[in-house]
Amino acid sequence: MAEKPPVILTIAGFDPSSGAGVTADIKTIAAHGCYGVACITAMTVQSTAGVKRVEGSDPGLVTDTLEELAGDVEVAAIHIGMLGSGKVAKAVADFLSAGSGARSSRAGKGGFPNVILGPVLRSSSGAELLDAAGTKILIERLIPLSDVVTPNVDEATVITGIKVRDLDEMRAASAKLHERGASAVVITGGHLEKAIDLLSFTTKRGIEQEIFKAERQKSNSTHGTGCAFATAMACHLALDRGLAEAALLAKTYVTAAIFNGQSVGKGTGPVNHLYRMNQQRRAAGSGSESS
Ligand code: PXL
Repeated sequence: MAEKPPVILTIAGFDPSSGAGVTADIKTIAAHGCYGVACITAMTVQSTAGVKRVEGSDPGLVTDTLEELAGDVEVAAIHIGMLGSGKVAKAVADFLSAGSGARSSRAGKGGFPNVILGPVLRSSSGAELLDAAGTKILIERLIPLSDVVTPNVDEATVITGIKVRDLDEMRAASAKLHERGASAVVITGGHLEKAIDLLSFTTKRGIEQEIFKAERQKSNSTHGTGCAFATAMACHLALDRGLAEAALLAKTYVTAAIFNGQSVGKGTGPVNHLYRMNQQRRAAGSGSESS
């Protein structure tokens, strides 16, 4: 019998350097033993040197792609990354909110299980990846439709209006995100002095929080960390892991992907999404006759 891996849908932009966006997400999904399908929200012209141009997809194309995929495969989790424009953000929000309940027995708020929103607003080089209309839709419609929202400290600052520089400010920003309808939040603090992530989630008993700490790494292979984290969380939730375990495993994956970064291009290199393949190759090689 053919294997039936969990299908993860990534709704994100195209980064031709494959550090971020859909091609990077497909690598992350494959690294977690899941099957990736994708809807491209925007094309970007970029390299490791930065983003030169952004062109949003036709929103009708986005709707048709999402409907086509949803009619065909059982989606176990959705990662939402760069959306590009207000029109595309609206198409995604309309898709998620239509047909509540009918799409899966494990369906979450909007009819799909495990919707992970990485609220991409700007590239690390400073290019705008979502316009003002899109940011408004992200805040008002997509955050309440998602199961987990995973902003970095800069994105959390823009969304909440609270300047996020330390753990206390992370706690304040996550409270604001809960007020805005997020049931679970992971604020990733990889850019802070100590790489702290805060998981905050609502339970029947109220809000619970967990902190994950790692040493900050000095590395030039950091392009795509946000996409890799959110997509890895989607995979772990699709594989039925709990929220805290999923957040911890996703952080561990990103830390290792940075540590094993490959030198590609003249600018900020990509994380190594598939570092486990090299480890497997080395392990297989060490037991071979030639070694
Ligand atoms: O890292 C944010 C990001 C997400 N998605 C796409 C991108 C970028 C950053 O450049 O290009 C497609």
